Amino acid sequence: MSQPQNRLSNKTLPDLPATVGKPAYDRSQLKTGIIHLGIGAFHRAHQAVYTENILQDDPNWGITGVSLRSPDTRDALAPQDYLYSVAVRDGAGEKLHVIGCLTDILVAPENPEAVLQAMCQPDIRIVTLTVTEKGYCYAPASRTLDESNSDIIHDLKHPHAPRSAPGFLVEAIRRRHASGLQPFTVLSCDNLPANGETLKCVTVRLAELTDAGLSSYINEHVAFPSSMIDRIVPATTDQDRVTVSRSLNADDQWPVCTEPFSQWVIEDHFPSGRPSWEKSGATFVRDVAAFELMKLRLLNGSHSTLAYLGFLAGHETVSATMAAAGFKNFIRTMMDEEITPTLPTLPDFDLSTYKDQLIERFCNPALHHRTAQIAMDGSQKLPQRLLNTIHNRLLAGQSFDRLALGVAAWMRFVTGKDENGQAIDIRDPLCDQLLQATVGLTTAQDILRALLTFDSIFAPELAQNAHFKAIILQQLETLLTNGAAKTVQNFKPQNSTQ
Ligand code: CS2
Repeated sequence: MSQPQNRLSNKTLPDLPATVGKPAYDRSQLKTGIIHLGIGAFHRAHQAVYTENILQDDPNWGITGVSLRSPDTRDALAPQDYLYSVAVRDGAGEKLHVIGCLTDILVAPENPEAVLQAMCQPDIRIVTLTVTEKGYCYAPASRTLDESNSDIIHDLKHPHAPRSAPGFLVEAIRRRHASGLQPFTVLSCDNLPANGETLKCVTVRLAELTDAGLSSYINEHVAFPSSMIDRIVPATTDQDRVTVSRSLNADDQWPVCTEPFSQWVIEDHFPSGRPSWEKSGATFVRDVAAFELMKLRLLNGSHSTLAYLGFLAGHETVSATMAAAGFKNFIRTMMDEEITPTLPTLPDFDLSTYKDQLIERFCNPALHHRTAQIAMDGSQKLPQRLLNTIHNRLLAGQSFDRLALGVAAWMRFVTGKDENGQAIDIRDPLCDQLLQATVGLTTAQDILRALLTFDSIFAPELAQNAHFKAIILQQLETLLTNGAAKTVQNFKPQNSTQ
């Protein structure tokens, strides 16, 4: 079957099949109220959808997206008037919605000044971010600004033409303040613990390095609410482009594919105003910390564990990993016995149903979420997903064998060779250093010793703890001897209590 010739656009919108959801408002009346830094698939399948669903009642919240790196998304969506489709998939099939809330996409490296000018428009009341963990330019173990990060060094030299997300925030806030405009609220939507507080800390510190007055202004007057965001959004493939365009009967060069589940819990602190996102299903709370911890540890902690073990066992996707012998049981037991006891209780929240749903979501056969995608940037993810949980268990004198196997699988993965001796394409900001540190090492003892020196990942309380080291070593030895598939299939906890 041939591909449709006509491109998705304002002009072709009325001709789409009746089954496809379309913007329920007049796009020409949209005003831009939000700048979003990091216009990747996740934002377009999550926050953009929540925003889309309130625009009929309140057209003041159109979004201008900013790419901090490549022009790809702009190049794909500009000829489509920034329209794109969201394909919601599960075993039962697919539902398509065309989203119209993007008013523009700017590419920061091409023209940082245009981004700053957009951020300084009086109508902008919120700047949201999905720049992934590494975009925060911080050390995950301490959650403080990494002043040796090359983008931060650049931004300190060239504050008026920044590269990093914190650099854009500092300069835009400075300009708004200088011209008497009220500050925007900064809303982090990344998988970081206390993401608002962490971003505030990084931004305040960056400002402090050049301008103490600006730093205290940010500290006192700019709101950084935290939020917990959740929706599984695998990277779009060429096959997705083809199948979505066929169903749409119009060519969409960058659809996003996702699951039916979606959750957004946000701290309600928006002094400059906000959209009524609660009307499209978001939950506003006073304190998001308990939700954040639950999601980072149960979902993301399990995800990373499945990704490293599944990849090493030769599985391409999360659903294939879940179908392999022993994995489902291993991960559910890790959630129940090792993670759940570390979580604060959430009144009126049914954790058991939440975990049932997680297992079902990981098994979604229609998603094709690649283990290699989740395995990316492990150096930025490990602390909040696995290590902090282990630290809590250690302090409480409780066992953590399964979590330790997850960490050991990451260690095995970053040595750069899979179980058949083939090179692994590691994507991580510390890739070169990790490979360099482990090159030629074959014993678990040596690999462990080399990796524990990475202090942006392993806080000293862990790296110097003999019990922690002994348990990780045990799991790494088993993994090196038996391989991931057998280790999971025959998993017996060693009862690692102190
Ligand atoms: C995943 C997350 O790629 C990853 O590291 O664990 O992107 C995950 O799919 C989302 O956090 C789900 O909300």
